[in-house]
Amino acid sequence: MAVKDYVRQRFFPHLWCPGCGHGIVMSSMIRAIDRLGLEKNEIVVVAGIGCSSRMPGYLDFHTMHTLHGRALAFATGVKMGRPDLKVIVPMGDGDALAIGGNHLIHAARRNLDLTAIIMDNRIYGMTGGQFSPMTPFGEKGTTAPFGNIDHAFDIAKLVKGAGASFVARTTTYHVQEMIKILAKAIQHKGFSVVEVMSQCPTYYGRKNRLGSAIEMMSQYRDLTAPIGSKKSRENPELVERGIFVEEERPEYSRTYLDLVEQHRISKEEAAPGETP
Ligand SMILES: Cc1ncc(C[n+]2csc(CCOP(=O)(O)OP(=O)(O)O)c2C)c(N)n1
Ligand code: SF4
Repeated sequence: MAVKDYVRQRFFPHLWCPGCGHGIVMSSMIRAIDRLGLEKNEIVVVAGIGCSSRMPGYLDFHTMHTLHGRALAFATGVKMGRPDLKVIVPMGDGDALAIGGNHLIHAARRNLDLTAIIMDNRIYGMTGGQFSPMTPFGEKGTTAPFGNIDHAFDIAKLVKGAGASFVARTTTYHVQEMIKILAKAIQHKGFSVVEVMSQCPTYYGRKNRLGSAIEMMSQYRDLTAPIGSKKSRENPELVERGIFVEEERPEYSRTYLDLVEQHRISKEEAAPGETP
């Protein structure tokens, strides 16, 4: 199918600024789903609030637009109720790591089969460019006019430490790589996290004088390198891209269903008043 067959054209034009990276992430997600041959009815997209979290409005799957920072909690409910469905959670770095940080680490620890796509634009886009847990030290936001004095998380290390069984990073410049990684993440049985470096030219780019959207994407090309590559070994300052973790671990909804099955009592075994 064509990309347009997966979107709700009645809600266009979308709210993203010209040059925003989030649309590139949405089309890459669609291409990954199309490549996997999944039916629209098999997919649930659950998001919180933010420019990135606006995605479910535009996607023609089962969708939920919920509360800022709480997308993973809603997604957990969906997956536990319908473990047969693929649940994808698009998030901003603020949504995932500030207000939603607690949900993120616990979802990783449980290894519930969800795919979290964290669009890291290093800022709160929707509310006007406040600094986020991904704004690097010294960089500017509207609430850090003289430079941020907090240090940023390393998303991949954080979720790996918390137990995520699939962890990857890519950028909006590397679209083919992003499609492949998203397809693998969606297929993975367990909690998968894909960080996508996604430009916000309107706030982060402008505040930090990074130039146009194209210039910001060129920086993703120049300042990143594949994991373990020669380029990366020669320059440890570069941000690594690729799959950091891909391992099999018991998946939470499966373990839960097995437990229920093991402890199910028959009609004959049930005590008076007990529901079998
Ligand atoms: C409980 C609550 N707190 C704060 C807000 C305001 N708010 C909406 S989106 C947002 C941050 C958006 O940033 P991010 O998640 O990084 O996504 P982006 O817009 O950059 O894609 C905030 C603080 C809210 N909607 N709800
Ligand atoms: S404010 Fe930034 S993140 Fe939001 S739509 Fe505009 S460019 Fe994208």
